[in-house]
Amino acid sequence: MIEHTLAIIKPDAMAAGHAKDIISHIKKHGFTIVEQETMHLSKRDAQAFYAEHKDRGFFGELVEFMISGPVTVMVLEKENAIADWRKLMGATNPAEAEEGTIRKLFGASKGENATHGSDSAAAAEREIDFFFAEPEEQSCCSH
Ligand code: 3AN
Repeated sequence: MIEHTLAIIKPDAMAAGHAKDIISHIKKHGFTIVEQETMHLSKRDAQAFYAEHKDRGFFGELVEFMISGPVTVMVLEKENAIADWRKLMGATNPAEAEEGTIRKLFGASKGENATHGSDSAAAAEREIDFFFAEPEEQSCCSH
C-alpha cells in the first residue's frame, strides 16, 4: 500500500551539513518527497509535537535540542513508507543502529540522532497534519 510518513532532519544533522546526503539517501531508497520545508520550531511547537513524551525524563532536553537550530520537515511517499523509513533511519541509539542506516552514519547519541520518523499509521497522520494541514487546521507553526 502506498503510504505517507513524516520525516524530520534534526538540528544536529542540519548544523553538520548532512541534509543533502540524507535527502539523497531518501531518494535513492525509492521515496518521493511530496512536501519539504525548512523551519525553526518554537518551544511551543516542539512541546506539542512531542507531547506523548512529556512525562519522560529527557523531554526538556529533547525540546531544547529540537529548537536549537533549523530542521527540515518532509512528507515521504512510497509503498510501505512508514516501516521502510524507520528501517532506513535505524535504531534510536546510533550505536545500536545497523551499518548503512542514517542514524549509524550521521547520529551521535540517543538524543542527537539526525532524523525523526513516524512510528505508526496513526502517528504519521497526526504528524503530517501537524505540519502540513490547511493553515486553519494546523497545530504548527510560527513560520
Ligand atoms: P524514535 O525517534 O526512534 O521513535 P523514541 O520514540 O524512543 O525514538 O524517542 C523519541 C525521541 O526522543 C527521539 N527523537 C529521541 O531522539 C529522543 N530520545 C529518546 N531517548 C532519549 C534519551 N535517553 N535522551 C535524549 N533524547 C532521547
